[in-house]
This record gives sequence, structure tokens and C-alpha cells, in this order.
Amino acid sequence: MKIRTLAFAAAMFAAVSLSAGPRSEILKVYNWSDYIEESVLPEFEAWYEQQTGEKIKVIYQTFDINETMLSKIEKGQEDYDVVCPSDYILERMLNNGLLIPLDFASIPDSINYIANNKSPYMQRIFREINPAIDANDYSVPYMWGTSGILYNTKYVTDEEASTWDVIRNPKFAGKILIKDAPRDVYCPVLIYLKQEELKSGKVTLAELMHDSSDESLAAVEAYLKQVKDGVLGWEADFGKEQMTKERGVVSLNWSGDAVWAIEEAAAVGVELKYVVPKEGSNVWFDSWVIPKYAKNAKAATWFIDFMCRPDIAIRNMEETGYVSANGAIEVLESQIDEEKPAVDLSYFFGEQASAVHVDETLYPGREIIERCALEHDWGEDTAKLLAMWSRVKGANASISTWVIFGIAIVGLILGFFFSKKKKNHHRGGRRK
Ligand code: N2P
Repeated sequence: MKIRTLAFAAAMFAAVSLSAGPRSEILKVYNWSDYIEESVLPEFEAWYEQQTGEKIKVIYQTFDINETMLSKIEKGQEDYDVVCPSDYILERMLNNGLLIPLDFASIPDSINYIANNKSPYMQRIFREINPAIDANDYSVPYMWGTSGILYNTKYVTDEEASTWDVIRNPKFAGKILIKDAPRDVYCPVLIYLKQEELKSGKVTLAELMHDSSDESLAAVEAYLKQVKDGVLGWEADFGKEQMTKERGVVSLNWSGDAVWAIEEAAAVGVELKYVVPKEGSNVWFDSWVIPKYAKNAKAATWFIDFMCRPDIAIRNMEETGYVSANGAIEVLESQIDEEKPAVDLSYFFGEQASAVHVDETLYPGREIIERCALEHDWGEDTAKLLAMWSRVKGANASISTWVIFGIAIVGLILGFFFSKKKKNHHRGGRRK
């Protein structure tokens, strides 16, 4: 999000907070940036009043990474009514008792879009998050996708982009963008480093997603330190634009940002493509939840329902590039493009979707999904990951910085040495 947009959002937030009515007429939504068609917010306000006879004003705020949102809820205990964590953060929130169950039954059947549009795939995945607590009772999936490589076909071949190691390829140094999302970078790099163990069956993808061992953290850290010198930027949302402007040519990114960038780039004659590298990747989803500090669970539940209305889901998809987790067939139909090859999406929409012509960057086919796994909460070990991340990004200056630093130090030493020599010479002269 641009600074001006942020400043505007902050000013709007302050103005709306001051002028808003009682808390029961306010709904505080905290979502990822660039993750909604904002015109649906006033539409929700009107729909809510029409359905319930009650007024509501949405206060909408955004975050760039999960960890920022989580810390506001965990440490700040902020009273957001609806937030949108990713899988492993949802798991953490569930484990730590930070969520309240959703009262779906309070929505009349005829407009219960949550109940009517569930994808069996999403429901199964949600059940697996924590076998002791069914995440389906606490959350409703919003968008989902994969992590992969977005690349510019003018500079990068399909072959080069087919492996995660493209982010370390010296050919693209200075033109590589990496998501500033520690877990979404750690997992692909670990999958790359452990590809032989994966192939031989010594370890499974699912097991790797739980691997927070010191040994694996150290291996990923060493790898990322090699990547770092070629990195143009660690980004949460500006990478897609850098790719359309050809400032970057390789980007470790999410599929939704990739869809957005591919379309924008095509409009200016730049060809970008997206691939889930052959070694495997993570599949992720973000879902709506109501934190336990929420003050308006009722409006939050209606808001989540509204987001599941197929026409609203489609508009959010079209605006953001991300794919809705909505299982309604009309959502899939809105994305059909006969020019695309047929993709097997039966795992998501049932047998009727075993060969649909859609963009595979949006909806990954079965063979892609089979080489992807879900990230999991690491509990206390998360701190080790964040420490490693800041060592990679922050504490260790790039080689060029060290070279400049080294030259400056040598210059200082030489300067000091020569000035001393000169003084001695003068002194000697005077002494003579
Ligand atoms: C969009 C954020 C997408 C979140 N800016 C991917 N988990």
C-alpha cells in the first residue's frame, strides 16, 4: 500500500472512529492489504440494515503480514471484530484460545452463504488443522493459493524458473524479489534443500512443514544469505508492480499477486508467467475469524456471510487476482476461459469439475496440489524463525556494503598512517 493511501486510511479511520455511533453499530474489519474490492464494504452496510433492521458502519484496516496482525490481537488485545489470518496463524489462534466459535445458525437458511457454498476440500483441510478442535467451527475460508515463482519470460526460461534455486541464480542478481513473509520463504527453501530426502521418501512434505529444527533453520539461513545479495527487495505488496515494470524479473510470490501482475503486465506488452517449482511448495489459505476481543460478533458473522455470497466473492477475486475459497459452482463458472487447457479441479468442486478450462495460476490442478502442503504453527519455535529472518535481512549487510565498508576502513588506516608519517617528517624537519 502506498504511503499516501496509508495516511488517507489512517485519517479516515480516525475520523470515522470519532464520528461513529455506539459500538454495536460499528464493525471493525482487519484484513490484508490489496485483498478486497472496497466497494463491497458500503454495500455490506446497506445489506446488513436491510436484513436486520440495524445500522452498521464498517471500519476497515489493513496489514501486510500475518505477524503484525497477530501481535495486535495477542499483545494489544485490540477489539477487531473480523480478521483474516493464514492457515498456520489460524492454527495458533485456535491453539491459544484466541477465537470465538461462529454462530452460523443465526443466519436465515435462504441467505446462509457460508453453509451453502462450502468446498469439501476446504472443509477437510480445516478439519486437519487441529484434530482436537474443528477449525470449521471457528473460521470460514476467504482466499487461497500457492507460493511459487513469478518470472519474466524475456529474461528467464521455463526451465530456469522450474526450480526454487532460480532465486539464487547469479544471472538474475539485482532483479529478484522475495516475499517478506518468513514462513512462506522458509518452507520452499527447505523443500528445495531436502529434495533428495523427499524423493527417496525419507521425509514427507507434511513433515517438512513442521520442521523447526536448529539444523534446518541453519541450512535455510545459510542459503538465504547466498540469495540476499541478488535481492532487489523484500516485499509484502509492491513486488507485483515491480514485476510489471520489469524492475524485477524473478519473484518468489503468492499465486494471487501473480495473477494480478500477469494481467497488468500483459496490458503493457510484458509477458510474465507463474510456476509452482518442481520440488514442491506450500498451499495456503486465509480465512475469516472472530477474535475473542471482538465487540460485535453479530455483525462480524453477517459480514463473513456476505463475503461468501457468490457475486461478492467473484468481485473480490476480480479486483485482487486471488482465488476465492468459495465452493459455489457459479464462482468457478465466472473464471472459465475456453482458451485455457482443461484442469482437474474435482478435488475442490467435485466430479463435475474434472476437466475445466481455467487459468491454472488461479486454480491449481490436482497434480500441482499433490506436491504442495500446508504450513503449521511452530508454537514457541516461531521466535527462532523470526530471529533467523532478521539476521538474514537486517544484521548482515550485503557483500557490496562490506566491500564499501572495507575500502573506507583501509582508506582511514592509510590516511592515518600517511598523516602520521607526514607529521613525523615535519617534526624531523623541524628537529633538524
Ligand atoms: C494480498 C495478501 C495475500 C495474502 N496483499 C496471501 N496469504
